[in-house]
Amino acid sequence: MSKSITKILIILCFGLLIVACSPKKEAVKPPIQNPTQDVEVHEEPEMDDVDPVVVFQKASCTGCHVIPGVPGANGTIGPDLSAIGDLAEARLGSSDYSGKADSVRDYIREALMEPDLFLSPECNGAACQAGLMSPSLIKDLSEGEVKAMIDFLAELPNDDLVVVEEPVDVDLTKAPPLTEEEMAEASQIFFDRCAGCHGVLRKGATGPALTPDITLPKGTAALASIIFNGTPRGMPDWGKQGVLSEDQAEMMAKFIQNEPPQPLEMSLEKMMDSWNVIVPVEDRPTEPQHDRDWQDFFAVTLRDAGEVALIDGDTFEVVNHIKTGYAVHISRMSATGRYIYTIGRDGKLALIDTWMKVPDKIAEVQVCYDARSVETSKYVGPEGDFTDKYAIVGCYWPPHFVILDGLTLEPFKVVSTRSYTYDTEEYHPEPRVAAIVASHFRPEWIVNIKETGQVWLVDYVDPINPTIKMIEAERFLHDGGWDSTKRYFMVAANNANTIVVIDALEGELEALVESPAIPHPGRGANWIDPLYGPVWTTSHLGDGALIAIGTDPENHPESAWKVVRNITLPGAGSLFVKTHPNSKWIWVDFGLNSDEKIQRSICVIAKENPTETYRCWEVADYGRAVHFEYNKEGTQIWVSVWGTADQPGKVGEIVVYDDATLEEVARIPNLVTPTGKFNVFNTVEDIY
Ligand code: DHE
Repeated sequence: MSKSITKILIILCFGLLIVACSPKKEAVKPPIQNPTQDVEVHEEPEMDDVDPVVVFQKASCTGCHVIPGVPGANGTIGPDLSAIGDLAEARLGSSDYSGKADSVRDYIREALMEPDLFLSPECNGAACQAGLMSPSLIKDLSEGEVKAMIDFLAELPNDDLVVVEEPVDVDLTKAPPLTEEEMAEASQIFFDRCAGCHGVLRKGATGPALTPDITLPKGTAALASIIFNGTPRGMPDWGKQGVLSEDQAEMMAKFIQNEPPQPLEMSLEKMMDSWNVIVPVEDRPTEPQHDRDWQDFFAVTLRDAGEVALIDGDTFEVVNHIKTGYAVHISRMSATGRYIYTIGRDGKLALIDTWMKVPDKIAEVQVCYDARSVETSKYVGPEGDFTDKYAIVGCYWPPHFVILDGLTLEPFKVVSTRSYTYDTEEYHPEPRVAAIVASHFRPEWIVNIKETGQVWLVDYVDPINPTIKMIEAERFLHDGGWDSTKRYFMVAANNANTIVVIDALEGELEALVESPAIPHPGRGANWIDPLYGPVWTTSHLGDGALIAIGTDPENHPESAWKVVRNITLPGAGSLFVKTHPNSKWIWVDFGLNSDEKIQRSICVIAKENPTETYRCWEVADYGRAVHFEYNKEGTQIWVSVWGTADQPGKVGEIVVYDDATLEEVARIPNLVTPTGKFNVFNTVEDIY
């Protein structure tokens, strides 16, 4: 299998090699015939017999590169090779070129055989990574086949060749076989690690679609390499992280070239089987049974422990470790803040009572197999008082949302989100529920349907017969939060590089704002810009940029729903931003950056000079720095160090900073893979 992975790598690096050789040079270097890598090139077919298109497919080049004229070659991991002939010539003459070639053909050959000698600065907006492409990808090719590839590429651009964007016709019977055991193992790994981005049915969302018409032409080697090594555009490096072995990466590559197995549905009856009220409502305390400030509790996700750590924001003591579900994702609070609702990726919802002597879980239920969001009813007004009355869980699989009793978690209403895409009106079998927020103006939840690009306003006055307004927005809706007035909900449509603005007061789409690549706000951050007034901020997964969007159409109409700031960050891969109305800073992490030092760093930007980062630093010497939360007073900010569950001493911790001075105040050690942190007061009040 290492063989296959290595193969992939080669392809990836096509783009990476740009040999610089001035065409005027006299001393002609011989073509690279004895590469340093152990690459064996077979002398076989006559050149005339070789079809370069077949060779590109054989070597899995299609998985990572755009190559006009080659069906299936629309990969975006490596450099776009559409104009590689011209590009090679230009780079050969540039002082940045670090390879040894001095002709276009040598440059391309070098790219195949010693891909890391020169790394292209352009891999779809990011620098190409060393080590992604392996010379062994061409290991099984004959010299004639290699030459055919080189000749083909050297002639690019070629106006007669077009990039084949459409999926190609493939013979599904040619999908690489898996044993029954491998199929079972691969299905589980896919569900645990991959479905979040690619979808259970692999129709694509945050990550690309992985149906056999797309994956088969890419080849097992290229796919296995991507799975093992990750990509600069956000695909995790499962192999390098030690999560998957090389053999497992190859197994997963084969798995995604086969048709996806049909996952199970879940009925209300099945949900009821899992429903468990641990402390009935009548047995619960009527006032807090401890002296702690429960409004300053933090519910901290301990991702790989399947737990929430409830931590006292005043003393930093862990009040309780509460078993919840697999890979807990987020926690949200009831309107009073007394109850915490924690949702795991396995669709298990836990209800925690902060008033108990030792706060603990008081009810639980599983309402789906895969979930990410939970919210509660918060409206108080002429249409009723819905404080602490209902909860809603948004599911990835099955694609539905479920309404539950807020005090007992009894599920009573299931609404499917299977529907039609907002723009092309095509049926989608798996439109997943992304972020959900509770409106402060109406008895409504704002439910974001990822794949169909619709924002649903779900009225919960009569939750058995809910009315739903379906707003056409953009794809694929993911995460978001309120502006400072809580009238406008700002949500990232990450595939369209767009921020969708919903007016919760009027119940309509307010604006679509173009953003840099793959916005990922968490809930975003609100602050007052010295020039543009109230703004909301997001960072990005695909771009080292933090943008601010004007959010005050009344008093700052000229900047409303426009990107008024675009601040350069040290890198892409940012997951979360945060600020507080009392703070001078905007905080930003880089948890998914591919550079180890950057991924454990954070930066602050001064609100009084929002043109550049004020300071950046590494939070720990291991792990990834991820997600921020303030204490109730807004004087301290907590950052998670997301470590590795099975590495003693490096499992993870939380670092607490003084927000005024940026000095470290404390470390809360030995927390297993902490990620999200949710302060009771700030979550109830939507302070961010
Ligand atoms: Fe999240 C929020 C989905 C990966 C940590 N995450 C959300 C929300 C969604 C979502 C839809 C918004 C919920 C809401 O507001 O109602 N997350 C997904 C995915 O589909 C994805 C990309 C892949 C997956 O398989 O889960 C994903 N998320 C991650 C992570 O890898 C993180 C860093 C760690 C983890 O838990 O696996 C992570 N997501 C978080 C956090 C929030 C979140 C901490 C809440 C942010 C907030 O401040 O509200």
